[in-house]
This record gives sequence, structure tokens and C-alpha cells, in this order.
Amino acid sequence: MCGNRHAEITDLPESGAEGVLAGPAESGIFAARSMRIDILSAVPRLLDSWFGESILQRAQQKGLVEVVVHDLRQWSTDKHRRLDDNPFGGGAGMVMAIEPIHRAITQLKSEREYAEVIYLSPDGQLLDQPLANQLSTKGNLIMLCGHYKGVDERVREHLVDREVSIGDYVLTGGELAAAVLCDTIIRIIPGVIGDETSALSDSFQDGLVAPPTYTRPADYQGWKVPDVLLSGHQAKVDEWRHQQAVERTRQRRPGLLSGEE
Ligand code: 6GU
Repeated sequence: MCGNRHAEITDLPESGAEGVLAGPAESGIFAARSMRIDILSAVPRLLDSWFGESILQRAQQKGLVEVVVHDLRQWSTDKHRRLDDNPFGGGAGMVMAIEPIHRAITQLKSEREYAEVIYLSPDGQLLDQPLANQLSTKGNLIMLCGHYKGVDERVREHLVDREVSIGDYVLTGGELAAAVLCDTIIRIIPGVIGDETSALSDSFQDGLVAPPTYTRPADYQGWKVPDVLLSGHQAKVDEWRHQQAVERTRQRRPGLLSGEE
């Protein structure tokens, strides 16, 4: 790799995971092979702990996905390793310069194939479950985290294939958005979460929010679990869950039913 400290932390050896995953691939929402995500950031330490923990780390250890966080400064030619500069035409805020970003993307693309370069930006395409499903079927991805007042427009015009936002609010940088995007993509790769069907029954996967769930005890100080869930009658349970999902969606997110969101 590039030998930088951050790349080492999350870098894992190439594993032989290709071809291991069969079955769910035909549903069309799963990647059927190992995927690599390279994240370009001016503040890579923000992401190290995120990818070093939890389900995402286990996914990497299993060889299902490899996430490599890069410090963009390693591609800066400036003697102070700066990434930003003043905007042409004046005004407040600094702009991320094109050169280090171009050098980073060019180097990565010389090392392997990438399906897409994604720029995390508040004015990008809104992230939703269908987009996460779609991206999880792609090959390797590069994610570019914006900072300061944004990036030089030529980065967006010439180096980026897609721009993604995680919601209608502004973050200080794209790192949290990249972490969110990675999480949604990685968790639906088969084998990443324990029960493969559970990613399919998530809220939003079928355009509905999830039905209520319960576990023991069946009666907690008089607060009871619905009888149908204790009935042992699976068809009735399934029907109840579907009805609950529809009703909850109608109450909480009516736009999902009417196709307005
Ligand atoms: Cl991708 N970046 C920033 N800076 N703010 C955001 C965002 C991204 N998505 C929502 N807000």
C-alpha cells in the first residue's frame, strides 16, 4: 500500500473470499465477492476507531470487505502538507485543491480497478436503502471526504462519478458521512451480520418500517407480548408482522407508502 500509518491500521491481507459467497447474490442486492473501499480524508484519525471496532472490523477480518483510510496529505506537494487554498474571486473559507486529490485517485486507480469515485457532499444524491443496495453490488469504491468550504469544482467535474449526501443538514466534514455510507453498504454483504435474512427484513428494505419485536419475558410486570407471537403459528406471525409494518409506516412515514419519499 502507500505505507502510511492509517493505511496500516485498517489494511488487511488480501483474502480468498472471492467466490465464497453464493445464494443471496441472485436477489440482486448483495455483492458476491470481496469489496475494497478506499477513503480519502484530510482527518483520517476520525475514521480509524470507527473501522477498527465492531461489526465492520469483523467483516474485514472475515475478508468480506477491506476498508483502507488514507491521509490525503501524503499526496500534498506543499512543503507544509496543506490541502486547501484561498478561493479565486475572494470570499470566506478555504477550498480543497485539486492536485493532491488527483494524485491520490490516480495512484489508487493504477493499483486496481474501481467501480466508482464517490464524493461525500451535502448537495449530493440523498442516501437511502435502494442506493446502499445498489452500491453494495459494485466493485471497489473510492470515497472522497470534503472539508473546509468544499473542493475545487474541477474535482467534481472530472474526478468524481457520484456525489452522495446523508441528509439535509450540514456536517463539518464528509468523514461521518463516509462512515455512514460504508456501514449501510457493508452490513448487507452476506456473512457480515450473523443472520443473513435479517438485513433483508430491515426497516426500508421492503419500503416499510420494521414491525415491533419482543423477547423474554412474555409478561414483564403486566406488560405483555402480543399473543400471536407466542402462538407458534408462523403464518399468523408473518401476517401480523406485515400488518404492523404497514400500520407503522402509515403512522410514522406515510410518504413511503404514497411513493413521495
Ligand atoms: Cl456528505 N458532507 C457534509 N459536510 N455534510 C453533510 C453531508 C456530507 N451529508 C449531509 N450533510
